[in-house]
Amino acid sequence: MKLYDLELSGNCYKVRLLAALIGVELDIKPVDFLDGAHKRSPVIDLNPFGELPVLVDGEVVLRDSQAILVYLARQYGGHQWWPDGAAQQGEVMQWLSTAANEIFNGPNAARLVDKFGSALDKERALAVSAHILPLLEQHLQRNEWLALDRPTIADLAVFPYVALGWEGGLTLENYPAIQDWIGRIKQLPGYIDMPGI
Ligand SMILES: N[C@@H](CCC(=O)N[C@@H](CS)C(=O)NCC(=O)O)C(=O)O
Repeated sequence: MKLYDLELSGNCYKVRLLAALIGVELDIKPVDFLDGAHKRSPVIDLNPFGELPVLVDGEVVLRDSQAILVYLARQYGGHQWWPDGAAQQGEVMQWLSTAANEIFNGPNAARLVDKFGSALDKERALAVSAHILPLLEQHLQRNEWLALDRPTIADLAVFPYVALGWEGGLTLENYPAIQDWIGRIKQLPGYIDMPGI
């Protein structure tokens, strides 16, 4: 299966990471992001939003890293990574939404400004980060994993931009439970890293 990919993207990395953890082989198609290749054919034909990652598995074409995590986990990972029960799915889903909202607009946005010169509001990104990181810390002081007392795609969705936050001027110095959680993720069998993590 093909992954249209950007090595420095945390959203692409979370897909590569799950694939590695569940033993799915990806045919990585690097996209020349700086040249705007994600806004041209073939990527724009697969994802009219013009964003990476994009996964193509036979007839299945998916955009959005959270959606791709759900698909890969459900199709190839068994119930460990994406549970079967409604309440359990809801518990994981809470964190997928957090990844797409607070983490995307907080640590990810701060990094985009500092590392890639994006014209985003850095103050807002820091304010969103200052809201979500203590909540994450409190949750992880009481729980080893974000959902279901085990590693799931909830952890993989939230982890990359939290771990990359230092590239946006954030520090995890005051968040020991987050640091320990990152350490646990790095110990998972099959774990792979990305530049900056
Ligand atoms: N919700 C999407 C966001 C994807 C996203 O923003 N991707 C970035 C790279 S990390 C991108 O392609 N940006 C291009 C653009 O916004 O024009 C996801 O989780 O995959």
